[in-house]
Amino acid sequence: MKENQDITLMSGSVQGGKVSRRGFLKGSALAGLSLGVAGTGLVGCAPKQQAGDELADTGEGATSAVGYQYEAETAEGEWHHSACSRNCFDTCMIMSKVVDGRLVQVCGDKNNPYTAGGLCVKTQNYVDYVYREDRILYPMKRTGKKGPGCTFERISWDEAIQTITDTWKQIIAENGGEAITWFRYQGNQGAIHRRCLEPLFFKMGATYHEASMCNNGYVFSLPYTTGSITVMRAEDIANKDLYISWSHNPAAGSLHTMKFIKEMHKAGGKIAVVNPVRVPECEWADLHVQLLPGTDGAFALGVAKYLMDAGKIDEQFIAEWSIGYEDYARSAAEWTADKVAAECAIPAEQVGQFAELLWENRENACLKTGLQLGRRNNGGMSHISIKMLTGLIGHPECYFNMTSSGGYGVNTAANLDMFTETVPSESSDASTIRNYSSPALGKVLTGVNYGEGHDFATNPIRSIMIFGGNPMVSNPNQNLVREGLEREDLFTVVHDIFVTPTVEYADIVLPAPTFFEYEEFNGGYGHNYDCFNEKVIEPLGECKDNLELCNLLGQAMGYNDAVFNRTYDDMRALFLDGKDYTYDELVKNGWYDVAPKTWEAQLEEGFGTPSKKFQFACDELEADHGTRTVIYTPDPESASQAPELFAKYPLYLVSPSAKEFLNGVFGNMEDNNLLFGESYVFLNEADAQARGISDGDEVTVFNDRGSLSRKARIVEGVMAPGTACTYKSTWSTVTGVENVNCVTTDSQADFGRGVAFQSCLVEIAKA
Ligand SMILES: Nc1nc2c(c(=O)[nH]1)N[C@H]1C(S)=C(S)[C@@H](COP(=O)(O)OP(=O)(O)OC[C@H]3O[C@@H](n4cnc5c(=O)[nH]c(N)nc54)[C@H](O)[C@@H]3O)O[C@H]1N2
Ligand SMILES: Nc1nc2c(c(=O)[nH]1)N[C@H]1C(S)=C(S)[C@@H](COP(=O)(O)OP(=O)(O)OC[C@H]3O[C@@H](n4cnc5c(=O)[nH]c(N)nc54)[C@H](O)[C@@H]3O)O[C@H]1N2
Ligand code: SF4
Ligand SMILES: [Mo]
Repeated sequence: MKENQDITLMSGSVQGGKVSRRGFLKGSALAGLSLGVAGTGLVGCAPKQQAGDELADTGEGATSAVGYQYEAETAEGEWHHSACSRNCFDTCMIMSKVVDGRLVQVCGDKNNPYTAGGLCVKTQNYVDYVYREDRILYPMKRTGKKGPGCTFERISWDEAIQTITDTWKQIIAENGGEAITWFRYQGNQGAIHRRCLEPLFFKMGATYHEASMCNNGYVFSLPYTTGSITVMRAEDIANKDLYISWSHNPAAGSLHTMKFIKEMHKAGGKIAVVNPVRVPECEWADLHVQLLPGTDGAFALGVAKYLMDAGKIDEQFIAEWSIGYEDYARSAAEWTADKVAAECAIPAEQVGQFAELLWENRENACLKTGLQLGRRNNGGMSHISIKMLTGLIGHPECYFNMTSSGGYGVNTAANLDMFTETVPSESSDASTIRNYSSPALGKVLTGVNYGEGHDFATNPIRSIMIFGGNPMVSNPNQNLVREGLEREDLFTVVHDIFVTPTVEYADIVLPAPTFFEYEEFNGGYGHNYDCFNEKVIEPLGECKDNLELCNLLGQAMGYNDAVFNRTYDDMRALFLDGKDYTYDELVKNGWYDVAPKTWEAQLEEGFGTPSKKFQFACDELEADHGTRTVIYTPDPESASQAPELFAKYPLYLVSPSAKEFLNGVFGNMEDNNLLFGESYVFLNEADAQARGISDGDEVTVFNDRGSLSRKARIVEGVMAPGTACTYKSTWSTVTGVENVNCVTTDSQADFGRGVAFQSCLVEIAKA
């Protein structure tokens, strides 16, 4: 690829902003400590190292969260406001320094209470990320085979657009728009660029892609239970008496929250963690419920029964503010502590311990659930079972998932409604046209007929455009996705910043800019700020952003609609419509604090459910999911539901976030890979012993869907017996070993057509 790129862009002050050797060594020494304790930060020093002191001490031009030191600390240059557009809870407010049109330094905005001057370990090389030699700078077309070993040659934008639109026009004439589809995921969380290309495909009548891999288990369970509860902000955690972390690991996924958790811990607050993995927060925890993956629903019902039996429930709230309590109580009745203990593989007394902590601290608690919980076959129901507890104690306001959430940010910048005139919202019924949700990508591309409305055999997909997505890293059942992308008769267009493992399958590659190269508005799902991202440098090479690309393609298709002629002025006006601040105010400050509702105001409106009440049970749940209230159904991929499968593959594998990568982003960065270290699979001591596996052994993780080469990592107490963990995100093209999604299932989760990544039985053997 290198010969196609403008070498002059890579010379000169490219070193500016790269971490110095000294700085990097300091960083890796700290990371080494973490690896030494538990490997890539699963336990041990992560809170100390990342969350507290270092973050608090960082500031402009200072050392970063892991002790990096920038070489380009220079008094020259101007500072501008940027916002990290990654799909990350934290959406950091960034200060970017530019000298003579070049980005030379980035650091966290110290004026913002959430970012507080510190970025994360992943982004310490943001300047390098922008100017890396492997940036795609020009449109390219494929010259060899698809996949590893692919070759491309540079073409002009004119040729690229002409080739793409000629092919699409021909396909539409021959097979209709449905023979074309798109795959957009969340690589860019910005309000403008996240979805702005989608109107093009809607206009073409293309097969509709419903993006469902992330938070559907949570979002689609809301309407049955509470609607979104939007009163908590991350900063509030510092003043809580109890913080519950349920299926969440902020030390990796929402780093900036760690300082508030640490603050509350120092002030004597209690912490409870519910997670099959001993995550860093456990160091501070009073209780760690290390249950079997997928058994959360049983544990929550057990806690409910304990509280009901002890009379530790808020009868007034239940009477005035809820419906369906009797159904709920009947469902919980069978979940004795002993039964819970057997299902979850935990000590029975933990049910009561957890329940007592919750009841004692109910006036001032935070129950934070992560999103991983929902990415399994019983995941939506697990979310519901946990939410029910907050109604039982009369404090639904303690429930916290994403800030101001009703999907992505009701009152934050990630405003999906900007495109609803031309694209139906993701939650709407797009069934008038052929559609698929993310997990089905492999089936769609390989021409499977998987049910009514999903016949991809009769009228196969002939072209796909992928943008803001990296399915060869992030999608489940990757071997099937690969089989589809390998099809010689599939015309694939990929728009991305780097040659990801997905780009290797493209017929036409289009160069995308980084967020430093265009204007954007962002809103975090971990904080309550609307953020401004200034265009601080010109796009590198011939990169074109999603908005520009939409206009180019739309016009070349011959469409005259206004949506294919949008300017940044149009986007600003759309975005600012209904906001409490002006553009100038946002630009000047870089962010705007969108205060969440108070609990009183929320109650005045009632709950966002059909009854306006907290719904312990409801008809809608029965109509859609066959039960009026929450029930616990074991995961279909589990010992009790699939005994034959379990006999072959008796380990429950989870694949959560790594702190060094953000989904597939940074998978190509040397320093991130160095900090990440080897691709490990974490095992329980007893499971390892039973298989003759020692720490550091080369092992194979496998099931019927595929296999992974890993190094075994065995650290006492990190994994519960019968469970294993390996991280998402890695690029097989960089690590040389398979990405975890070679073994994950593409079966649909129970709510919102999501993905059951975490419903994954495997066996592990010495290689
Ligand atoms: N096993 C397992 N798999 C998982 C998960 C898991 O927990 N376990 N998590 C799932 C979750 S929660 C998610 S959200 C998905 C994420 O899946 P993806 O959204 O596919 O992941 P990303 O790597 O964040 O982004 C994809 C690509 O978008 C590109 N990109 C960034 N900005 C732009 C832009 O402006 N324009 C264009 N055209 N491209 C851009 C990036 O360079 C990147 O290559 O992965 C899922 N996959
Ligand atoms: N560093 C980093 N940060 C990220 C991301 C990343 O890739 N890297 N991804 C971002 C994205 S797209 C998203 S959606 C969010 C995801 O946010 P989360 O879903 O909160 O993140 P994870 O860390 O993947 O998973 C949280 C925890 O769930 C646990 N877990 C897995 N299965 C179960 C279960 O059955 N029960 C219980 N109780 N726990 C379980 C895992 O052990 C893990 O510690 O994070 C975002 N932040
Ligand atoms: S990846 Fe997340 S934590 Fe890191 S700088 Fe971006 S928003 Fe902040
Ligand atoms: Mo996600």
